[in-house]
Amino acid sequence: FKNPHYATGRTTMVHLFEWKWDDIAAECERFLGPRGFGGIQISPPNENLVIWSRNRPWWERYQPMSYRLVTRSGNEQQFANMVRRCNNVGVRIYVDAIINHMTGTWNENVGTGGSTANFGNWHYPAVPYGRNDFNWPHCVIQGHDYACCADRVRNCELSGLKDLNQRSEHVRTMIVNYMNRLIDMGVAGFRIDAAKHMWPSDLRVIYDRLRNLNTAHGFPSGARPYIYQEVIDLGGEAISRNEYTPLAAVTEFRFGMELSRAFTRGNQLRWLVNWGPQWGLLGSGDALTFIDNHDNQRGHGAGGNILTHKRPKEYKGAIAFMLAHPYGKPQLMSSFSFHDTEAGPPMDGSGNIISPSINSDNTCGNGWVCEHRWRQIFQMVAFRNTVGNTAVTNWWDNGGNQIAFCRGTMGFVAFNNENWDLNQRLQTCLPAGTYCDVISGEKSGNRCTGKSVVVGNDGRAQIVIGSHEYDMVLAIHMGHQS
Ligand code: QV4
Ligand code: CA
Repeated sequence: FKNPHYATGRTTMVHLFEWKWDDIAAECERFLGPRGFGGIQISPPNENLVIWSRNRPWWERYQPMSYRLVTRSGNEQQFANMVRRCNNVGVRIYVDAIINHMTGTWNENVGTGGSTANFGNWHYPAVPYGRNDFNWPHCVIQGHDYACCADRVRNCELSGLKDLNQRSEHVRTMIVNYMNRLIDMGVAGFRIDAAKHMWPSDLRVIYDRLRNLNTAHGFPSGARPYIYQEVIDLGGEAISRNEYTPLAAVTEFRFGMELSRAFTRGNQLRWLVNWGPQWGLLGSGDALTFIDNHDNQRGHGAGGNILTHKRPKEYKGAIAFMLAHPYGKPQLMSSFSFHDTEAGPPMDGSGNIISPSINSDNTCGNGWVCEHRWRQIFQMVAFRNTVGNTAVTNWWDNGGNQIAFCRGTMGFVAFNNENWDLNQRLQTCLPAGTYCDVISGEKSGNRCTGKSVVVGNDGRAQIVIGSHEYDMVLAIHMGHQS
């Protein structure tokens, strides 16, 4: 369950938060496929409670009403069409699976597919689930439970969301049927929402009953779905991420926390010389890595001082480090802009999501940030694809916040997070020639629109990153020789 089954030469996925299926299909064909993205995490595709009393917040999608594939993102036919079109251009789909709970109690009780529930009776007829399918006695997780009481974290409600009992055979069957239906439609794996709130022994039963990936969608025979479990473990928790790594991969929240600290000068970049397990991170093969996610970019979940698109220079620095360094399986966040942390995606008066528009410079409009379309970000995806699994070599630092390293003989990257310029002759490990920096520009014909870097016969080049430049990174690789 730890292999994403990306198409050959691809390495990175992007979370297209709250995108519609038709828009994702188009994005696969016009951008993600050609640019070498490996996959997409999509918002939950199953029916959710419609919450007009909060003006359709983004989090209504984490309130399952049934496993019917009808949401603001689209219906079942649109979903199937998206998966097929994305797989056709080598981009995999990973589903955010909410299997810990059903909706909480609200005055409204109609779902995005028209299903209803009787909350007082724990009755969800569209699945169907009834009283016996939930954990008893009814209780709600309190803040201090996280530090002391694993059983309460798993058997009580996460903020009032009705807590399913995954030991129930009926519950297991409904969940497995839902996930297998998606596998048959061609998805490559799952994010397991709120995995910490379920018993590993129950999850193991569920995972073991999943079918192999669908060979008609280009997966090798016998391929198991990629599974990454959402377990927030920043230390001091009754439940450890290590309880879940024997099952499948885990979201490594310490990764974004530490890199956010380093790129905001809470820690010197030079310490990243031994980035990885020596920092207390999971084993590389166990870790789904990211800077921000849809929760902590708006203060939900673990919260904290996580870098987001709102601090672009530092954010792009942290993302570039994530993509340049071999540790983990990286996931990019692609957001809609927001001020109100509860606000849903751009929508019209009827609650329909408004599609992103594409500007002439390839960035997005209509309220969508589309970090994945920022040149400094998508070109580092290409960098990661190019350098493959080469090692970090020739680490250099200035004893502070200027660092540089090679990836084998395939790529070189440098960072300047000081208040003064970086201007050094450094070993790039690349063959002699002229390379286009993929951060300040790109290769256009056989010239560079940004900086050119001239590598001599000894592999060295003069590397310049001014402290007042737009970006703090310079990156060159074998794919971008001019
Ligand atoms: C309210 C009260 C409760 C009360 C309840 C009674 O706050 O005290 O018991 O009503 O009915 C929303 C509201 C929340 C409301 C709840 C129940 O914000 O106020 O409870 O609904 O109706 C997202 C949001 C939550 C949201 C939830 C469901 O973040 O705010 O709750 O969706 O709509 C922990 C977990 C981790 C989790 C993280 C947020 O370990 O697993 O918190 N992360 C995942 C998702 C996240 C999602 C959920 C889990 C739940 O990434 O987006 O929560 O599926 O760290
Ligand atoms: Ca639970």
